[in-house]
Amino acid sequence: MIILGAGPAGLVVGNLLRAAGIDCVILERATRAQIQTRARAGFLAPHTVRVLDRHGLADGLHRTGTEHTTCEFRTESGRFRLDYGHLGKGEPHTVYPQQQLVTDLLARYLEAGGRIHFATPALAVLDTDGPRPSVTVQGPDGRPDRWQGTYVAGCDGRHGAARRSLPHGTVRRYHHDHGITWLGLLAAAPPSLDAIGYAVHPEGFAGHMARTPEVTRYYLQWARGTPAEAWSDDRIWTELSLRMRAAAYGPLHHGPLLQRTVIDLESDILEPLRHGTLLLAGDAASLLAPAAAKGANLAVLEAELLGRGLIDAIVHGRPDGLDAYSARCLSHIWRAQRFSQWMIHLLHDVSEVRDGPGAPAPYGGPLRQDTGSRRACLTTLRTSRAEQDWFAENYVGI
Ligand code: RFL
Repeated sequence: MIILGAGPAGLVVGNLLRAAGIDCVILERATRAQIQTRARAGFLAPHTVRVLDRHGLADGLHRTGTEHTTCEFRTESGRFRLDYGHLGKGEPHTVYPQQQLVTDLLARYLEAGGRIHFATPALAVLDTDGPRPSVTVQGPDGRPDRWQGTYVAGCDGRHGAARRSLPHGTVRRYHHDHGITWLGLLAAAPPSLDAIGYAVHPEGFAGHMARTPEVTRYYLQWARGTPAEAWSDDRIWTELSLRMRAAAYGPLHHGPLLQRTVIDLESDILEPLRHGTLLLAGDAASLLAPAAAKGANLAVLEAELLGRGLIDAIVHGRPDGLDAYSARCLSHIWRAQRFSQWMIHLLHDVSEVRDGPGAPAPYGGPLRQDTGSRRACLTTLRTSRAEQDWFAENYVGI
């Protein structure tokens, strides 16, 4: 059994298979140090925590993860808070940095006797129509190599070999460019408010998300095509303070910017998630824009379904779990995509941004329909308990 990629998806699949005594190998393009320091997600849904608990993989997050229940919207007409942990189904997020989760999952996988090859990018997945699929790789010494197994779990992200190896015409690809770009920032500074902050501002969106007591993630809506380094740290802090309305609601804690990533908000979903003996999970199956923080959560959900399906097929000879795998995942993926799209609409004036770089400054001219409709969404969210319950359920749910 071959797993491509040691992100949350691949490592959860690997842990489930090892717990069932199945021999497997993970082939990972990056080094161990790289995967253990790659800062990305932080907000884990209750379902994700339940999955990790069920398989004894949640010790670390229970030790140092923190519960999070509130978000704050800062808009043209003031600010309001939603205590989403007590709305809807009354469930909180757990804040636990993805690189720590990956470190925990890797440690457990190795303890359980799992094999992994770092610095070994998969080049192609072959023979997926038959019972012995194989994977060609470039070994750490640069030499090509080939692995063969019963199944291949493609957990190697959007640009990995699994997606590339799907035979032409066997899957449909749904791609959507939301027309928005973010600059993702990681600051060595404590969180500035005790809530997730979403600021809707004429200069563009800004976001604030706690990671640890010493590190905070910020997002700035960013002109498409502009390099991440185009602005100095000082200019970024000035812009964050402006959009977060720090003058009215309190200053931001400044600190060195540890990471800058330009993120074009896109979604890219494949259907189905299986071709013969190749099965996709996580970002390899569906990439959602990070606006609703669903990617790592979907990856864990899919990995559990895939792990269980593989165990049933390999150990018990029952293929039904794998047969149902794609449809079960896709129903979650499309619901997450719908909510993610709604969040993007809530937080940005999409029609204005679509005019592209060089277009006349939108705020001098007449406002488009999107602006009114976005304001109506925010007002409904602020005033309607039914809308707040819907939001809370979808915000923490997958
Ligand atoms: P990963 O984590 O990308 O892991 C894939 C692994 O595959 C390796 N790989 C290969 N290995 C072998 N051969 C090849 N050819 C390979 N090509 C790639 C890579 O090195 C890597 O180790 O995918 P996975 O496991 O599917 O997990 C998905 C999540 O990482 C992703 O969806 C989230 O990080 C998205 N996301 C968030 N999700 C949440 O649920 N909550 C959040 O708060 C959240 N915040 C974020 C995010 C993503 C962000 N970025 C990357 C835009 C914040 C940011 C900034």
